[in-house]
This record gives sequence, C-alpha cells and structure tokens, in this order.
Amino acid sequence: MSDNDGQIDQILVTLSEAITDGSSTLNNTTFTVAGYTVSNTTTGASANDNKVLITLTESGSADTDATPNVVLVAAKISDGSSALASDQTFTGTTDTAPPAIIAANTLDDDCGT
Ligand SMILES: [Ca+2]
Ligand SMILES: [Ca+2]
Ligand SMILES: [Ca+2]
Repeated sequence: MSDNDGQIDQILVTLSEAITDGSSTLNNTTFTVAGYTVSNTTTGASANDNKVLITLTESGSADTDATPNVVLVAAKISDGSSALASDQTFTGTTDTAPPAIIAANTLDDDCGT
C-alpha cells in the first residue's frame, strides 16, 4: 500500500502491449529495481492489460525523488504467445511520488519584527 511516508513503495509499469497474466510470472522475480528490494509484482488495477504494479520494500529513508532503473527479467511476462528472450533494463522511470512531510520543527525566530 502507498502510505505517503516519504518512501516509495510501488512502481507502476506500463508495457508495450496487453499481457496475459495467466501466461506470465507475476511475483518478486518478475522485475529487479536498482537499489531496492522487490517484494512482489501484481497485475495492478486490471487483469490482462498492459500495466503491472511492482511492490518495493521501503528504502528506510526519504526517496520520493527517486527514479530507479527497472529491469524486466527475461521470460517472465508474456502476451500469450511470446515473452522477452533477454532482460530489458528501463531507464526512463518517472517521479510521480509527491513530496511528503518527514520532519517539522517549531521555531521562535522572528527577532521581534
Ligand atoms: Ca511509503
Ligand atoms: Ca494488469
Ligand atoms: Ca517526487
């Protein structure tokens, strides 16, 4: 679940065509994400469309500006007849995680103005 704690926990992947979920392997081995641990991959909002949702283990520090490379592991995702023969690295991940407050400190620093 996305929890707005300032640490990314999901990556929504859009594929070049609709995939057949039943012919694909959608789990924590489907993708690797640079710098993160993939905990799962699911079909996302709709079955048998061109989107899948990667769930990440949170990094432990604020990273809503991260755009990690995503690798689709060979032979994991199929359109029903064909699957990728070799790993594909995607470098165009877009930052769509909004900023979140991770700290707020009170001050009294107006110098009497
Ligand atoms: Ca989070
Ligand atoms: Ca889907
Ligand atoms: Ca962001």
